[in-house]
Amino acid sequence: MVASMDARGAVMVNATQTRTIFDMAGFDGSGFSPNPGPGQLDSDDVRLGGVSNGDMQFGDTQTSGDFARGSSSGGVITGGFYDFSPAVGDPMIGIQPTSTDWNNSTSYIDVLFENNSGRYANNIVVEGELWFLNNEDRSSHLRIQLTRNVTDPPQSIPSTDFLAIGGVTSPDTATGGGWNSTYFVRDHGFILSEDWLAPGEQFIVRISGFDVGGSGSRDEFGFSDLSVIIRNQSLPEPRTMGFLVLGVIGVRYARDRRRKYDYHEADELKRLNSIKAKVHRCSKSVNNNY
Ligand SMILES: [Ca+2]
Ligand SMILES: [Ca+2]
Ligand SMILES: [Ca+2]
Ligand SMILES: [Ca+2]
Repeated sequence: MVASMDARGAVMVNATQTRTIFDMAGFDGSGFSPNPGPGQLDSDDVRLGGVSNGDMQFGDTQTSGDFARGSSSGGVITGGFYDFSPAVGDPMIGIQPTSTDWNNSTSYIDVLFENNSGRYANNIVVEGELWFLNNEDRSSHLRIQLTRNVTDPPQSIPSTDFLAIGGVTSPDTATGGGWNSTYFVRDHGFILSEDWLAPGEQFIVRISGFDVGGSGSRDEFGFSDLSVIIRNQSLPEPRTMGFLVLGVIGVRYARDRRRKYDYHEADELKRLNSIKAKVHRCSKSVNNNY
Protein backbone atom coordinates (compact mmCIF):
# COMPACT_ATOMS: atom_id res chain seq x y z
CA MET A 1 0.00 0.00 0.00
CA VAL A 2 2.65 2.52 1.05
CA ALA A 3 4.99 1.53 -1.80
CA SER A 4 2.30 2.03 -4.43
CA MET A 5 1.38 5.40 -2.90
CA ASP A 6 5.05 6.42 -3.10
CA ALA A 7 5.11 5.39 -6.75
CA ARG A 8 2.06 7.54 -7.40
CA GLY A 9 3.49 10.60 -5.72
CA ALA A 10 2.16 13.35 -3.51
CA VAL A 11 2.79 17.02 -2.82
CA MET A 12 6.51 16.87 -1.95
CA VAL A 13 7.69 18.72 1.14
CA ASN A 14 11.33 19.10 0.13
CA ALA A 15 12.75 20.81 3.21
CA THR A 16 12.01 21.41 6.86
CA GLN A 17 11.25 24.98 8.02
CA THR A 18 10.01 25.84 4.50
CA ARG A 19 6.45 26.53 3.34
CA THR A 20 5.07 24.04 0.80
CA ILE A 21 1.93 25.17 -1.01
CA PHE A 22 -0.66 22.87 -2.55
CA ASP A 23 -0.46 24.48 -5.98
CA MET A 24 -3.86 24.98 -7.65
CA ALA A 25 -2.59 27.38 -10.33
CA GLY A 26 -4.59 27.06 -13.56
CA PHE A 27 -7.40 24.97 -12.02
CA ASP A 28 -10.71 25.77 -13.71
CA GLY A 29 -12.97 22.98 -12.43
CA SER A 30 -12.18 20.57 -15.30
CA GLY A 31 -11.60 17.61 -13.00
CA PHE A 32 -8.76 15.42 -11.72
CA SER A 33 -6.25 13.10 -13.39
CA PRO A 34 -2.84 11.54 -12.54
CA ASN A 35 -1.61 13.22 -15.74
CA PRO A 36 -3.60 16.45 -15.57
CA GLY A 37 -4.54 18.37 -18.70
CA PRO A 38 -5.24 22.11 -18.80
CA GLY A 39 -7.54 23.24 -15.99
CA GLN A 40 -7.26 19.92 -14.12
CA LEU A 41 -5.50 19.04 -10.86
CA ASP A 42 -3.15 16.08 -10.29
CA SER A 43 -5.04 13.23 -8.62
CA ASP A 44 -1.72 11.95 -7.24
CA ASP A 45 -1.99 14.94 -4.88
CA VAL A 46 -5.73 15.16 -4.21
CA ARG A 47 -8.76 12.84 -3.99
CA LEU A 48 -12.41 13.88 -3.56
CA GLY A 49 -15.59 12.04 -2.63
CA GLY A 50 -18.91 11.91 -0.86
CA VAL A 51 -20.94 13.00 -3.92
CA SER A 52 -23.65 11.09 -5.82
CA ASN A 53 -21.17 10.35 -8.67
CA GLY A 54 -18.96 8.37 -6.27
CA ASP A 55 -15.59 8.50 -4.49
CA MET A 56 -12.09 9.07 -5.86
CA GLN A 57 -8.89 7.47 -4.65
CA PHE A 58 -5.42 8.89 -5.31
CA GLY A 59 -4.40 8.37 -8.94
CA ASP A 60 -7.98 8.07 -10.24
CA THR A 61 -9.28 10.01 -13.23
CA GLN A 62 -12.54 11.98 -12.80
CA THR A 63 -13.19 14.64 -15.42
CA SER A 64 -16.99 14.82 -15.64
CA GLY A 65 -20.21 15.15 -13.63
CA ASP A 66 -19.89 16.10 -9.95
CA PHE A 67 -16.07 16.14 -10.28
CA ALA A 68 -15.89 18.73 -13.06
CA ARG A 69 -18.54 21.43 -12.60
CA GLY A 70 -16.29 24.08 -14.16
CA SER A 71 -15.56 27.63 -13.14
CA SER A 72 -18.04 29.96 -11.44
CA SER A 73 -18.19 32.98 -9.17
CA GLY A 74 -20.98 31.30 -7.16
CA GLY A 75 -24.77 31.23 -7.14
CA VAL A 76 -24.90 27.76 -8.75
CA ILE A 77 -27.54 25.07 -8.18
CA THR A 78 -26.02 21.77 -9.40
CA GLY A 79 -24.15 19.81 -6.73
CA GLY A 80 -20.46 18.91 -7.04
CA PHE A 81 -16.93 20.30 -7.23
CA TYR A 82 -16.19 23.65 -8.88
CA ASP A 83 -13.52 26.22 -9.28
CA PHE A 84 -14.97 29.26 -7.53
CA SER A 85 -11.77 31.27 -8.04
CA PRO A 86 -13.36 34.10 -10.08
CA ALA A 87 -14.96 35.10 -6.79
CA VAL A 88 -11.79 35.22 -4.74
CA GLY A 89 -8.97 35.85 -7.21
CA ASP A 90 -7.07 32.75 -6.04
CA PRO A 91 -7.36 29.19 -7.28
CA MET A 92 -9.88 27.42 -5.08
CA ILE A 93 -11.54 24.01 -4.94
CA GLY A 94 -15.22 24.80 -4.44
CA ILE A 95 -18.17 22.67 -3.37
CA GLN A 96 -21.91 23.01 -3.85
CA PRO A 97 -23.48 20.53 -1.39
CA THR A 98 -26.99 19.22 -2.10
CA SER A 99 -29.32 16.60 -0.63
CA THR A 100 -27.24 13.92 -2.44
CA ASP A 101 -23.79 15.58 -2.53
CA TRP A 102 -21.20 16.23 0.17
CA ASN A 103 -23.54 16.94 3.12
CA ASN A 104 -22.44 14.40 5.78
CA SER A 105 -19.50 12.52 7.27
CA THR A 106 -18.80 10.64 4.00
CA SER A 107 -17.59 13.91 2.41
CA TYR A 108 -13.88 14.48 1.85
CA ILE A 109 -11.27 16.37 -0.11
CA ASP A 110 -7.86 14.89 0.81
CA VAL A 111 -4.57 16.58 -0.06
CA LEU A 112 -1.61 14.18 0.25
CA PHE A 113 1.79 15.50 1.40
CA GLU A 114 5.07 13.59 1.67
CA ASN A 115 8.07 14.33 3.88
CA ASN A 116 10.74 14.49 1.16
CA SER A 117 13.15 16.54 3.30
CA GLY A 118 15.37 13.58 4.22
CA ARG A 119 14.94 14.57 7.85
CA TYR A 120 12.72 13.57 10.71
CA ALA A 121 10.11 16.13 11.77
CA ASN A 122 8.03 16.35 14.93
CA ASN A 123 5.87 19.36 14.14
CA ILE A 124 3.45 20.17 11.32
CA VAL A 125 2.05 23.63 10.64
CA VAL A 126 -1.05 23.77 8.40
CA GLU A 127 -2.34 27.06 7.03
CA GLY A 128 -4.92 28.28 4.53
CA GLU A 129 -8.30 29.87 3.93
CA LEU A 130 -11.84 28.45 4.09
CA TRP A 131 -14.61 30.20 2.15
CA PHE A 132 -18.41 30.26 2.14
CA LEU A 133 -21.14 32.09 0.24
CA ASN A 134 -24.20 32.41 2.45
CA ASN A 135 -26.78 32.50 -0.31
CA GLU A 136 -29.27 29.90 0.99
CA ASP A 137 -31.26 29.32 4.18
CA ARG A 138 -29.37 26.29 5.38
CA SER A 139 -26.28 26.24 7.61
CA SER A 140 -23.31 23.92 7.00
CA HIS A 141 -19.93 23.37 8.62
CA LEU A 142 -16.66 23.16 6.67
CA ARG A 143 -13.94 21.35 8.60
CA ILE A 144 -10.17 20.92 8.15
CA GLN A 145 -8.19 18.10 9.77
CA LEU A 146 -4.84 16.33 9.70
CA THR A 147 -4.11 12.59 9.63
CA ARG A 148 -1.06 10.38 9.16
CA ASN A 149 -3.29 7.50 8.08
CA VAL A 150 -3.17 7.52 4.25
CA THR A 151 -5.14 4.29 3.75
CA ASP A 152 -7.48 3.62 0.81
CA PRO A 153 -10.42 3.81 0.74
CA PRO A 154 -10.62 7.29 2.29
CA GLN A 155 -13.81 6.61 4.24
CA SER A 156 -12.21 3.67 6.09
CA ILE A 157 -9.92 5.97 8.10
CA PRO A 158 -11.31 6.04 11.67
CA SER A 159 -12.33 9.45 13.01
CA THR A 160 -9.94 8.95 15.94
CA ASP A 161 -7.01 9.13 13.47
CA PHE A 162 -7.75 12.79 12.71
CA LEU A 163 -6.49 15.89 14.51
CA ALA A 164 -8.66 19.01 14.31
CA ILE A 165 -7.18 22.06 12.58
CA GLY A 166 -10.16 24.35 12.29
CA GLY A 167 -13.45 25.04 10.56
CA VAL A 168 -16.15 27.51 9.71
CA THR A 169 -19.97 27.38 9.98
CA SER A 170 -22.12 29.38 7.59
CA PRO A 171 -25.23 31.12 9.04
CA ASP A 172 -28.60 29.53 8.25
CA THR A 173 -30.54 32.60 7.02
CA ALA A 174 -29.18 33.80 3.67
CA THR A 175 -27.67 37.27 3.87
CA GLY A 176 -26.63 37.79 0.26
CA GLY A 177 -23.39 39.69 -0.20
CA GLY A 178 -20.09 38.21 -1.28
CA TRP A 179 -17.80 35.40 -0.25
CA ASN A 180 -16.64 35.15 3.38
CA SER A 181 -13.16 33.89 4.16
CA THR A 182 -11.69 32.47 7.34
CA TYR A 183 -7.93 32.20 7.70
CA PHE A 184 -6.83 29.14 9.64
CA VAL A 185 -3.50 28.02 10.97
CA ARG A 186 -2.57 25.17 13.25
CA ASP A 187 0.78 26.37 14.43
CA HIS A 188 1.64 24.69 17.72
CA GLY A 189 -0.72 21.76 18.05
CA PHE A 190 0.89 18.97 16.11
CA ILE A 191 3.93 18.25 18.21
CA LEU A 192 4.68 14.63 17.41
CA SER A 193 7.43 14.37 20.00
CA GLU A 194 6.93 10.68 20.77
CA ASP A 195 6.21 9.68 17.21
CA TRP A 196 8.35 11.21 14.49
CA LEU A 197 7.31 11.92 10.94
CA ALA A 198 9.97 9.87 9.15
CA PRO A 199 11.66 10.71 5.84
CA GLY A 200 9.32 9.44 3.11
CA GLU A 201 6.29 9.36 5.40
CA GLN A 202 3.04 10.81 4.06
CA PHE A 203 0.18 12.69 5.71
CA ILE A 204 -3.19 14.05 4.63
CA VAL A 205 -4.91 17.38 5.14
CA ARG A 206 -8.65 16.66 4.87
CA ILE A 207 -11.40 19.18 4.11
CA SER A 208 -14.91 17.87 4.75
CA GLY A 209 -18.35 19.28 5.41
CA PHE A 210 -21.80 18.50 6.81
CA ASP A 211 -25.25 20.00 7.43
CA VAL A 212 -25.78 21.97 10.64
CA GLY A 213 -29.23 23.62 10.61
CA GLY A 214 -31.82 25.57 8.67
CA SER A 215 -33.65 24.14 5.69
CA GLY A 216 -33.84 24.28 1.92
CA SER A 217 -30.83 24.64 -0.36
CA ARG A 218 -27.23 24.76 0.85
CA ASP A 219 -24.56 27.48 0.88
CA GLU A 220 -21.41 27.20 -1.28
CA PHE A 221 -17.94 26.44 0.05
CA GLY A 222 -14.28 26.28 -0.89
CA PHE A 223 -10.67 26.40 0.30
CA SER A 224 -7.53 28.11 -1.02
CA ASP A 225 -3.89 28.82 -0.21
CA LEU A 226 -3.39 25.52 1.61
CA SER A 227 0.20 25.15 2.79
CA VAL A 228 2.23 23.12 5.28
CA ILE A 229 5.53 23.53 7.08
CA ILE A 230 7.24 20.59 8.76
CA ARG A 231 9.92 21.22 11.35
CA ASN A 232 11.97 19.80 14.17
CA GLN A 233 11.25 21.09 17.62
CA SER A 234 13.30 20.83 20.80
CA LEU A 235 14.27 17.16 20.72
CA PRO A 236 17.30 15.82 18.84
CA GLU A 237 16.49 13.55 15.93
CA PRO A 238 16.46 9.82 16.66
CA ARG A 239 19.12 9.21 14.00
CA THR A 240 21.35 11.86 15.55
CA MET A 241 20.75 10.24 18.95
CA GLY A 242 21.83 6.94 17.43
CA PHE A 243 25.03 8.45 16.08
CA LEU A 244 25.62 10.17 19.43
CA VAL A 245 25.29 6.87 21.29
CA LEU A 246 27.55 5.12 18.78
CA GLY A 247 29.99 8.04 19.12
CA VAL A 248 30.11 7.76 22.91
CA ILE A 249 30.62 3.99 22.70
CA GLY A 250 33.40 4.54 20.14
CA VAL A 251 35.24 7.09 22.29
CA ARG A 252 34.96 4.78 25.33
CA TYR A 253 36.28 1.81 23.36
CA ALA A 254 39.29 3.81 22.10
CA ARG A 255 39.96 5.16 25.62
CA ASP A 256 39.77 1.68 27.14
CA ARG A 257 42.10 0.33 24.47
CA ARG A 258 44.49 3.19 25.26
CA ARG A 259 44.27 2.41 28.99
CA LYS A 260 45.05 -1.26 28.31
CA TYR A 261 47.93 -0.26 26.08
CA ASP A 262 49.30 2.10 28.74
CA TYR A 263 49.00 -0.64 31.33
CA HIS A 264 50.85 -3.13 29.11
CA GLU A 265 53.50 -0.57 28.24
CA ALA A 266 54.20 0.13 31.91
CA ASP A 267 54.34 -3.61 32.62
CA GLU A 268 56.69 -4.15 29.73
CA LEU A 269 58.96 -1.37 30.97
CA LYS A 270 59.09 -2.97 34.43
CA ARG A 271 59.88 -6.33 32.87
CA LEU A 272 62.67 -4.84 30.68
CA ASN A 273 64.18 -2.99 33.67
CA SER A 274 64.19 -6.19 35.67
CA ILE A 275 65.96 -8.03 32.77
CA LYS A 276 68.47 -5.16 32.48
CA ALA A 277 69.15 -5.43 36.21
CA LYS A 278 69.68 -9.23 35.93
CA VAL A 279 71.99 -8.75 32.90
CA HIS A 280 73.93 -6.13 34.84
CA ARG A 281 74.29 -8.43 37.85
CA CYS A 282 75.31 -11.30 35.51
CA SER A 283 77.97 -9.22 33.73
CA LYS A 284 79.32 -8.04 37.12
CA SER A 285 79.66 -11.62 38.28
CA VAL A 286 81.32 -12.61 34.96
CA ASN A 287 83.72 -9.65 35.35
CA ASN A 288 84.43 -10.70 38.92
CA ASN A 289 85.41 -14.12 37.68
CA TYR A 290 88.13 -12.65 35.49
CA1 LIG B 1 0.71 12.99 -11.45
CA1 LIG C 1 -24.28 14.98 -7.58
CA1 LIG D 1 -26.09 27.40 -4.55
CA1 LIG E 1 -27.07 29.84 4.76
